Amino acid sequence: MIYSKTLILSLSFFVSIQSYGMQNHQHHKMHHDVDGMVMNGNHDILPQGCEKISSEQHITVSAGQQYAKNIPGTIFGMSQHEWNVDPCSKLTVTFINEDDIRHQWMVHGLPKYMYPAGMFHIEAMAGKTITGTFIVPSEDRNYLVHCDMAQHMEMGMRGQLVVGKGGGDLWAVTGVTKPFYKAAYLSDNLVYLCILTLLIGYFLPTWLVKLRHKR
Ligand SMILES: [Cu+2]
Repeated sequence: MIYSKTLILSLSFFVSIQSYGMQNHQHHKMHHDVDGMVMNGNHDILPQGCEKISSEQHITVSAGQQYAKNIPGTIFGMSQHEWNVDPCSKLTVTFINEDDIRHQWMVHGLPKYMYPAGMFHIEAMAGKTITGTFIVPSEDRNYLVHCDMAQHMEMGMRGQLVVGKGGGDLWAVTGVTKPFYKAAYLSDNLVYLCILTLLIGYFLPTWLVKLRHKR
């Protein structure tokens, strides 16, 4: 009796795990084989604000440790870390992984009504090449592109996809923008403003004290 109960319990557990996995896969449009995968590929659905596909563009991105050699503080890199594309263009990305570990080319912040989790994502196994296509949104904006393998972004695999005129550089794009975060409301002359404030803070009370002694 106990055995059959255990059997039924473990069977139902197995079935629920299976169906959960299937739901997850249905949620993302995924295509994968032994070389890697493309998630949320899109060849024909137009984002809002696009009347038609404006152009077809193709970029080739190589990833590997050799692209980090000339950039201090990095271990992994890509052949480019910034790409300019037209709004509403159909973008085909050929992603070449030259390393002996897995790498990804993952775009974030895309419209969630058509790209689940706002993501388009290519993953290539060691030494493999994977090609994927998606349609770029209509707004002028910069989108974060990175490799989501543990620590790879921090080690250099961080880039930006600039759509149209773009919309504000992202920080720490390898070899492109400054490696630290500065809030947009802070002045460019922050260091000088700090020194000035310190000087005023020192000399004003000193002067006031002197003035008081004179009386
Ligand atoms: Cu990587």
